[in-house]
Amino acid sequence: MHAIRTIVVLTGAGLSAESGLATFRGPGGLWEGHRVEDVCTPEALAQDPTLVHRFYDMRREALDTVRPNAAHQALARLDARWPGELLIVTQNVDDLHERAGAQRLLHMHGALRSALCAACGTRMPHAGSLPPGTDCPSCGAAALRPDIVFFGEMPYGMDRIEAALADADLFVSIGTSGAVYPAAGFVQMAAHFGAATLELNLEPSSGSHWFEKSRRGPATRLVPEWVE
Ligand code: BJW
Repeated sequence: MHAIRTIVVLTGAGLSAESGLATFRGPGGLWEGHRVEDVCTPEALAQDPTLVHRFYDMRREALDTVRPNAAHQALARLDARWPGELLIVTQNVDDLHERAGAQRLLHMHGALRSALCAACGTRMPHAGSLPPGTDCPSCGAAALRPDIVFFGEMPYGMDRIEAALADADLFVSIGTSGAVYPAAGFVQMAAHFGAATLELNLEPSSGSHWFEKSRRGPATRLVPEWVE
């Protein structure tokens, strides 16, 4: 096997679980009786914008109560020290990677502290609650929505992610169930292009069998062990 120069890391909700943010599909994964698959759709936003905005307002508020954990910090150290190419692709919409200091980071499912204009497509930093009907400062339409990739919408940065996967020597997936595409397919893509693959997760995921190596345990233990 050739030397590792280019690393792609994929992270999911399990990485932030030990910071106190609920995962989607484990215990506590329901929100007021709604499945994430029912709230995070363009149809839900059109039919019940108050419900969807409230869900994201609550999640945005929760960010003030949590801090990056040892796994976010270990990945930020990797980012600071790794001399080769690195891309941390996160499905998480929290800001714990950047608060830990990660820079080579891509939020493929959007970000809680960002708003998106459904009329002109401008993305902008946003703190505090975001009531339905807020005017866009760029085009003036009353169309600001949470900057979140809903089911059926195209995740951000797919060209950059696919290029990084094609170039990767090592693909590492951390704290994700492998239930949601296209992220769930990244391991196959990376392996197809010749990368070594490693999964770090509490439990076996839907795609565990695609990985060459898997380690089971909490991210706050496994990630620092892997990085150091
Ligand atoms: C720990 C731990 C600890 C716990 N330490 N580990 C039929 C077949 C195939 C695909 C489709 C289909 N029908 C529709 C689709 C496509 C659809 C999809 O995949 N649906 C599935 C439900 C089947 N996908 C889409 O629509 C996406 N867009 C799309 O496909 O566009 C077209 C396209 C085509 C071709 C190329 C590119 C694009 C968009 C998906 C948007 C997902 N959005 C959400 C919500 C927004 C973000 C938010 O509100 O926060 O993103 S859904 C939700 O799931 C969220 C997450 O990012 C995502 C993944 O969840 P994650 O992170 O894996 O969390 P969990 O809870 O599932 O798992 C946690 C894991 O951690 C578990 O395994 C635990 O064991 C572990 N864990 N504690 C380590 N301490």
